[in-house]
Amino acid sequence: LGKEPWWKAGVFYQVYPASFKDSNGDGWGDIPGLISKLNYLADLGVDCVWLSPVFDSPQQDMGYDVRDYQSIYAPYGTVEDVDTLTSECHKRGMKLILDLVVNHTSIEHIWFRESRSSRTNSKRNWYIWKPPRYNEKGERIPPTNWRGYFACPTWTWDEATQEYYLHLYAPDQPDLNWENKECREAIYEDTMRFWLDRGVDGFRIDTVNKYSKRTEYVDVPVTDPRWESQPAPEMWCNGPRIHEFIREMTAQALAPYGAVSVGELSNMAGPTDVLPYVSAARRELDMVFEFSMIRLGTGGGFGPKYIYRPYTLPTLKEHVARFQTFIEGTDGWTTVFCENHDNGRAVSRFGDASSPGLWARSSRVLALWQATLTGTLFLYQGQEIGMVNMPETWGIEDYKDVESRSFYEDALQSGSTELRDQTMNGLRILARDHSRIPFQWDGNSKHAGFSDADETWMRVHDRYKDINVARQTGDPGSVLEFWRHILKLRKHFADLFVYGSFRSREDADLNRYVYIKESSIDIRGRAGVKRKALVIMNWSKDTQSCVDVRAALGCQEHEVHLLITSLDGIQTNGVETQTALGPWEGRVYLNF
Ligand code: TEU
Repeated sequence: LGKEPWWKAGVFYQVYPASFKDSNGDGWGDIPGLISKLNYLADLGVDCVWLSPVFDSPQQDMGYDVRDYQSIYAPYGTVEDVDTLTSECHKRGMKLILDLVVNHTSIEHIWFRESRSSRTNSKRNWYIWKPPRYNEKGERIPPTNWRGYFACPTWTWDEATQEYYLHLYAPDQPDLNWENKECREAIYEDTMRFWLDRGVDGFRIDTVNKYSKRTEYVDVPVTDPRWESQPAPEMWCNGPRIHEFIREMTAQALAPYGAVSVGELSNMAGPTDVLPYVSAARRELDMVFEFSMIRLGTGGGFGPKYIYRPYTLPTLKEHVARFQTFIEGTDGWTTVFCENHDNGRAVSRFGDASSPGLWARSSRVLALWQATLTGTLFLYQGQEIGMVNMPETWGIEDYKDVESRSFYEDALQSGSTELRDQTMNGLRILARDHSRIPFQWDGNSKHAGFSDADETWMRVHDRYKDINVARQTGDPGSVLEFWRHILKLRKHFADLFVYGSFRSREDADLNRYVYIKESSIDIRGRAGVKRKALVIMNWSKDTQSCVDVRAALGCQEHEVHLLITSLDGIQTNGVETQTALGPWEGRVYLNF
């Protein structure tokens, strides 16, 4: 294990800068604010900070619409502030990665302004322009019938040059044309090397499997006319040249710096499609995020994303198991995460956030789950204190995200109150807004200690007096202290938790979640006997029976050791192999 790269056992922590810490009282988080909280992150056990986009941007999609890759959006600070952030991270033994958004730019980026200035401009082909089609009535229609991610068509008409441009996301986010070599070289030079030369340690790479579009621009079948559902992502995900592009990007702008990369992969069919992206021999990406588990509950496809679809624990387990085991016997690697800035809060989705007692218990079980899974662990800001979804009483005006707004607007336009109510219900569980509200630092100051502005850019959660860092710090039963403790255990037993093999146990029980981790290391003095851990969790408010721990671990009673129970926070209470599991209790047993 000594030879493994740092990022495998490292704990990554995603900062959503607008909502982390505001240092200058404008109601919007900033880089100096983040710097002032680096000690907090270091104490938590974080090894690498992933900072969501801070580049200059009109903020139509919270910075995932970049206007200038080489300057910083003024409310966040300056390029020098990023330099300071890098060195302050390094001083504490932490790394820093930035968010690389190069599938598209903002409509205000100079490249696009040039591209749209005339059909003969030298940057015309840096974006994807197509002539219109005409229907039988002679009306102008877009080149294809594709629907994009934000409940709108993927084409916008440009009056001046009489062509459509492609955008998978909002009309303000035109897609770059990766087929154009000059454009690719500008990406490597102006966005990647620019920041690596300044000392950042790598990138989280946005929408990494969407750079190579299919070459034929043709209509896709509409599978459900009610929603205009269609398999359009097949036209732009994992396209014909995607692996060539990624290898080139890595060779030109990541490998020479030893930079770490984690790519965002969506709309993947299964592990066999994921593996090529992360197989070490192929020299593409170090890691990727695969979304099948985190997408549970979403309507899926296009149109009905926010029509909530209930699912059961066995389905969740299946997704987890698939992406725990697909790397076995390969040179690939996997990641572990259950939150990010594009999804609802884990405790509200997978745990029990509504009753105060079960909120803390289920938050700790989720921590125990994440910390015992194989791969690189990513935490999202606020997950470590069990932050929850926005209150159900909040209305659509409290949702700021372009995607939430578009889907809601789409539902309104349909004229169906049923669709409107279903969409609102889905948003209450799944919206990207839930993870974007201000971070809760304490229960006494204005705006939970996030900002001393009169007004913050998003509303502060009603429960901030209960759920905040100050209240949990030093309380051994708290979610935060549980995370701190279990991250230490994860590193101490990295052979089991980070690198171990994963075996799920057949369990018909809808509320119990059991798996075994096995290390490649022998138990001391017992050649051939591997170190093992049994993880058992009760994902419900009712008591659940335990399994036969000895049998599961294949050892004698005196060899079983209870490493941790989530029940009383960090307290461990000796060997109790048969006791039933209390509501939302999780345990880890070891075979030595
Ligand atoms: O998201 C890409 C993506 O495809 C989805 O995960 C996205 O969250 C959307 O909800 C799909 O319905 C990335 C960023 O993480 C996201 O915040 C951006 O909005 C998007 O790219 C566009 O840059």
